[in-house]
Amino acid sequence: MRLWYDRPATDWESQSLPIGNGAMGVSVYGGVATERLPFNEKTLWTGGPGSKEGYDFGDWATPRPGAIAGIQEALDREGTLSPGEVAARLGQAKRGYGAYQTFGELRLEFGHADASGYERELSLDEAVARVRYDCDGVGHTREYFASHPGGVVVGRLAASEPGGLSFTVRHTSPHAPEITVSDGRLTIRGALDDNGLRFEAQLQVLTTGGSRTDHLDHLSVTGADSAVLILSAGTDYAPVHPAYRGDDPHDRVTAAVDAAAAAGYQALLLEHLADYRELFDRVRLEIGQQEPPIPTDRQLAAYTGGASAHDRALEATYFAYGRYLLISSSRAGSLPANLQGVWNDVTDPPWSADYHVNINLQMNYWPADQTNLSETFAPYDRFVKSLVEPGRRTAREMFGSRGWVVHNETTPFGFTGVHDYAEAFWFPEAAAWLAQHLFDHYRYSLDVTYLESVYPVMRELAHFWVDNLVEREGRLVVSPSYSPEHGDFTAGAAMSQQIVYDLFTNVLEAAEALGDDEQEVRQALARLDPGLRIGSWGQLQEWADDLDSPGDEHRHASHLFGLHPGRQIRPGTPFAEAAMVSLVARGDGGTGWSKAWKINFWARLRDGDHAHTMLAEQLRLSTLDNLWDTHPPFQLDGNFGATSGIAEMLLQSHTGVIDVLPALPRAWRDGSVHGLRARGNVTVSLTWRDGAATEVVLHAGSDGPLRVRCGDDLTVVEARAGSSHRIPLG
Ligand code: FUC
Repeated sequence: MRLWYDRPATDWESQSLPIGNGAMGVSVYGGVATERLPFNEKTLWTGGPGSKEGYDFGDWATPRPGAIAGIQEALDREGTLSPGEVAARLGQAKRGYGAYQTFGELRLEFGHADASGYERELSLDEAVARVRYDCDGVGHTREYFASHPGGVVVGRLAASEPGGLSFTVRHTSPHAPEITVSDGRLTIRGALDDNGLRFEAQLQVLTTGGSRTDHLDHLSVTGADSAVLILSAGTDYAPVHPAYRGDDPHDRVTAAVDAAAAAGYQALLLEHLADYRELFDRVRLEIGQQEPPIPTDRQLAAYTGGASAHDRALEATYFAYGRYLLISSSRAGSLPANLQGVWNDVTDPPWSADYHVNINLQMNYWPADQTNLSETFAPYDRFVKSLVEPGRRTAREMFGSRGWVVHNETTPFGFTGVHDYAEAFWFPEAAAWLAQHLFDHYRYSLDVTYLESVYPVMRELAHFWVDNLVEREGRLVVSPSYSPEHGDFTAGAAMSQQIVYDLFTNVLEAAEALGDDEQEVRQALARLDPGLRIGSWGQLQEWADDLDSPGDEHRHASHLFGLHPGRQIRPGTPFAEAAMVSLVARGDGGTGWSKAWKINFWARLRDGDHAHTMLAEQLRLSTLDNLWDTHPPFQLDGNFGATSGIAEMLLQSHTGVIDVLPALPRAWRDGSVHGLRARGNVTVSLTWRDGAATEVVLHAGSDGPLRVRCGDDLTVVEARAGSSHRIPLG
């Protein structure tokens, strides 16, 4: 399983090949004369405390008593308000928001020209990137991987002839670091101009044969047989409110590079492979794919979305790649995957490469539990919990209420308030949506200790909403309410209501599991407008009033939250029918992540062919040559959303029933999937022929009854922890 190409990358965004260990990422160009290796460390951010612009967490600089009540009254009078009007009264210009930064790049000059037999690849089985070519009768190879256990990125360069390897290596950066060189180690040290965040990277070059020379600001290697590069990087960021600063990174970076240099290349590689494969190998998807003998970019160009074995190969690779990208950009000990995972080559990436929380960060984590990568969830869990403290202040100061809140987007510095971009500044429901995943993580594992750690976070959010819902026509509604990035402000837009419904429902389930009682949440849920209305053309209404236009193809389909990722709208109900009408009207277009969401929607509607159509649209129109999703521009959420969508086509469990092959497309007639996870602490393996399951095996992690639906049959299995259960098929 690999991506491969017969030319070096010339464009970072569409062609470089990403490797990463969660905290660090490198995008490999694989050039012949010059190798470019832009790299990242996920905490290198401008903005936040210490920013030259000043920093206020997005909280109102001065109190605005009655501002929200004023908007509520205006909405009661007028029904709708334009985003501009609301932003003028509730928004505030961004200060010190900052952006994710490139760490610069390593440039290796080989001076090679006229290469033949060129190939570069990214092995998904090994998480190793490779480059090979011949030049002047010498074979050259490069191999790179990012080790999570080692906390380093490692490269090995070799020539087929003794003494055939010569190159120079230097670091370039927009951050004007101080560079020192000694004993084959390049040390790159500095502080960001904007906020003084200290950063350091170290590159150790080790050679076999030949000579290595330290220069003032770079290193050179002459006539070596091979060389090993070891890179580590860090900053003095710490995820701790309110200062967000910790220790200087020097000792950590030095220790990581020293330890890796002492371990040596083979040991590092074996350690990396063991770590990576333990995660990646848990899931195998067979849909009758056959790899075509052409590079990945040509395979993508030739992809039609038909049912050929070559098209299926791209689909299977894309699924595996989503898992690869999550493992590479989200491991314990660092921040979660941002809009670009961990990869960024500039100082001003689109949307700051931040944490948008009106769908994007959540989408990144859809496949985490589903595709058996629950470890990758740890950074998300820590990040969401880190928003509670700044979010409490925002709740208190802006809303005068209990609980905590975060709006449309946030940063590693706890930005929980607002800005003033009218179409995207107001979304206090984001926190409840983030918390949905915390509860869902429990539903997968049934780990009560984990639930105990998230329950207070969820309960506080529920209290925020108990305090902030307003009664209109006998029902509790959110006001002001804004369906993300779409239409006017109203009271009680469908998504607002559905998210609060989801939160309250989850809090009550969690309370029950922990033997707690949340009377005020129960009472509020009983009075809550659930956000489900069927409108004049049979659509699910996006707003409480019937304002939807059948010609509207907006990329967000927020009113279908209850269908996915929520579980409020069940197939076979009138609301599911209405959701389908809305979805058909929205069309099969959209940005990358929007198409990915639609794969999930169609899967939840149990229409496998339409889900497959959306996957095909995403591959044909929203995928770059390196198989990164493009909004455009490049945005990684679509990769994760599509990976989740494929899993949803094969297995669902959100309703509490393990639903086998709920949305299998005709294009995947025969196949198998091994290792998907279902809620209830179960690992599932499935085989199907002619579109029907032929084998279903559940590996139970806990004792208790499991309900399994396969076609029209519902089976109840009394599962025993540690046992495998084969489901009888009719
Ligand atoms: C949301 C989307 C945009 C974009 C941005 C990063 O605001 O509506 O399309 O994906 O996030």
